[in-house]
Amino acid sequence: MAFLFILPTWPVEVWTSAMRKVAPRLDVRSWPDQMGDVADIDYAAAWLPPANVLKGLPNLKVIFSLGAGVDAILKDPTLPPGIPIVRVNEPDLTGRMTEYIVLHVLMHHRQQRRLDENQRRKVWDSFPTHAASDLAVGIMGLGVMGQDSAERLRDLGFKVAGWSRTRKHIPGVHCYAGQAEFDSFLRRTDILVSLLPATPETDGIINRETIGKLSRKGPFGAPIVINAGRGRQQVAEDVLAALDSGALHAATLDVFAVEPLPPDSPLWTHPKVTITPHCAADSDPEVICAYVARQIERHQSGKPLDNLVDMARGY
Ligand code: NDP
Ligand code: OXD
Repeated sequence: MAFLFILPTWPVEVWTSAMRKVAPRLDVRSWPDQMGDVADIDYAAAWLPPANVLKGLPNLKVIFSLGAGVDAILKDPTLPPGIPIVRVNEPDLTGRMTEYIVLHVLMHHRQQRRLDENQRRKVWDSFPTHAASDLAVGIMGLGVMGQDSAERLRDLGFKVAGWSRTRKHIPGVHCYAGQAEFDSFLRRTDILVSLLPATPETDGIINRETIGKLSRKGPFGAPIVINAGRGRQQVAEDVLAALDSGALHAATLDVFAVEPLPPDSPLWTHPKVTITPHCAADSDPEVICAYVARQIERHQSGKPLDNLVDMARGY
């Protein structure tokens, strides 16, 4: 029984040594140079696997996504059918995402970029601020990540709502569900956060029409967008046009349709855009390897796997 990492864009040696540390008895291999006999490989963990690599493992039993999102695996056109895919659901990853969402909601709420600019210009401008309860935050995606962020923002006093495919019940959070309730959710939202997975239904969801439906009653007179879900969800031209016309007050973007964000993207230099390099929630190799090793142990002892991807839903 062997375990294979397929990580063309990540430092694979960091991951192999983390896995050997947390699971010393596991036969850990890596694509492309340390595959050994591919017939030995029962388990593979991947991020952006090249076509035909997973397909070339004849005895593969489980695929692990090394992130919470699985689009990096599902985009493999040669993905072998019928093999269960397990995604990451780890408090460490969730906590990091919550930090990011809380940080950026607070950054906009407390106008930190304006204060930074004032400091740069040596301007002492103690402008009036408003209360958290003046701002309505709306989170698209009330899964593992969205629920945790919603609860923390609620505890800070923001008016928090969330939107998901199926109805959720979170104390103190107004939960909207399904397409029929999307517009009502948007209409009450001053800061729109995306923690949605990439699926055909969520592609392009942050577009001109969506932005046009957001609340303009908040303290900034125009809404704010924070996208830490996936880059395909934002229509970059629509976001830029809305920022230029004043239909959008500001945006924080962690994810992009093309990553790394190309140097000539106008998003880099737009004064109302805060860019981060897909680092909202970083996967810590030892924590994630321990999670994968626990799942392998479960599988080996005949127990069901946790956090399986539903292939029909695509997340
Ligand atoms: P979950 O699968 O736990 O949650 C996904 C949520 O999105 C669910 O509430 C789901 O609804 C909702 N959803 C999916 N499709 C739709 C739709 N068409 N309409 C309305 N709601 C929908 O995922 P996580 O919370 O663990 O992660 C969310 C995403 O965050 C990941 O897929 C990934 O893309 C992104 N991510 C980004 C990171 C970064 O560093 N930027 C790091 C980690 C994750 P329902 O509950 O009804 O199924
Ligand atoms: C993830 C990610 O999905 O890192 O975990 O984006």
